[in-house]
Amino acid sequence: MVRRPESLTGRFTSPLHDERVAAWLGIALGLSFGTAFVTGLISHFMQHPPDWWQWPSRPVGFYRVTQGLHVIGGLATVPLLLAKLWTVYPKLLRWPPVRSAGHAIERALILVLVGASLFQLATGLFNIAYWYPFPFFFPTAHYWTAYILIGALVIHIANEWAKVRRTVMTRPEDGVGRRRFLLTVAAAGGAVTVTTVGETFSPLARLAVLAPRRPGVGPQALPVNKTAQAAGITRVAPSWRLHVLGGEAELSLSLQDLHTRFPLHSERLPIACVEGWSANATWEGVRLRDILRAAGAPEGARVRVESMERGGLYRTSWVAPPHWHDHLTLLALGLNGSPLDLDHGHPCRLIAPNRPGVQQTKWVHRLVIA
Ligand SMILES: Nc1nc2c(c(=O)[nH]1)N[C@H]1C(S)=C(S)[C@@H](COP(=O)(O)O)O[C@H]1N2
Ligand SMILES: [Mo]
Repeated sequence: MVRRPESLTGRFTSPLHDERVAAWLGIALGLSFGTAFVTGLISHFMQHPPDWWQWPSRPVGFYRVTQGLHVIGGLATVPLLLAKLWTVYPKLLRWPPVRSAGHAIERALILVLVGASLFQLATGLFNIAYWYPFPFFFPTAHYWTAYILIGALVIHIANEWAKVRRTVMTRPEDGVGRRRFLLTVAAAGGAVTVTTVGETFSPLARLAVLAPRRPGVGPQALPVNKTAQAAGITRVAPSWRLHVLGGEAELSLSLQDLHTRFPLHSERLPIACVEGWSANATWEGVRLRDILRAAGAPEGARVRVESMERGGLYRTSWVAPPHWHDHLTLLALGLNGSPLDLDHGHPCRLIAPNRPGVQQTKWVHRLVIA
C-alpha cells in the first residue's frame, strides 16, 4: 500500500497525486521552460538587437538549432504541463483556500505560474498553426509573458527546492505505479517530438505529420511561408531594377546586370523560420558584399533590404556588418538548380547564414545603405 502525504489524502485516492510524481514533473518542466526562455530570448534579440549589439553570422545553423529547440521543446512540454496540473490539482481544491497571508501569496504565485505557462504554450501552439484567434499581437504578448512566467518559476523553484530535493533523494516504498505514469508522460512528450521534429530535422521529415511545414515539400523542394499571391505580388515587370542607395555611387541593376556584372556563387544555407520549421537549400546568387562594395558602402554601414511587397511586417529587414561581410550572404537569383520561383522571392531575395527566416527578405528591389 502506498502511503500518501497527509495533505493529499481524502477524495483523491490515486497514488499519482503525490509529491514524488509532482517533483519529477517539476524538474522536467523547470528544464524545458528554462530552455524555452533562453532560446526565446535569442530569437527575440536576433530580430530586435539593441544598438550596441551585432549577432555573428556563424555558426551557420545556430538559429536553426535554437529555434528548433524552442518550438519542438515547447510542443513536447504540453503533455508534461498537463500531467503536472493533473497531479497537483487536488491541492488547488483544498479547504480552506487560504490559511494565512503567506499562504495567500503562495497561492497567488501558483495562479500566475499556471496561467502564464498555459498562455505561453497555447499562444505558441496557435502561432505555429497560423491561427490567430487572440486580439493581441503574438510576439509582444509571448515575449512579455515569458518574463512573468520565468519570474514566477524562479520563486516557485526557490520555495520548493528543499522539498523536491528531499523527495527525489529518498527511495519510495512502492514506485511501480509512479514510474509507469512518468514513463507514459515521457512517451507522450516523445510522441509529440517524433511527429514534429522532422519539420527541422530532415531525416525524420516523413514522420512530421503534426508539423505545418516539411523540408522538401514546396516549390523547388522548399516550403513557402508567405506566397507571392498573399504578398500581393503577381508579376515582376521587365523594367524591374535593383536600386542601391546611400553609398558613394547609386546603382540601378537589371536582372541581366546582376547575372553578368558580379561573380555568381552557390552556397548551401538553411531557411530557419521563427515558427520552427527549417530546411537546407542550395542558393545561387551574387554576394551582397560585392554589390555593396560596388556601391561604395562604408565597411561599418548597416543596410536596409526592402521588398516590393506593399504592406506586411516582413517587407524590410536590416543587415549588420558581420552578416554582409560574410561571403555566404547572397542576393539569391536561383534555388536548387533553377531560377528563383516567384513564391521564393523572384527576382531576388536575401539569404544569409545564422538569421531568422523572417529576415530573409523576398522580392527585393532596394538596398539602402545607412
Ligand atoms: N517580403 C517578404 N519576405 C519574406 C517574408 C514576407 O512575409 N515578406 N516572410 C519571411 C519568412 S517568415 C520566412 S520563414 C521566409 C521563408 O522563405 P521561403 O518562403 O522562400 O521558404 O521568407 C521570409 N521573407
Ligand atoms: Mo518565417
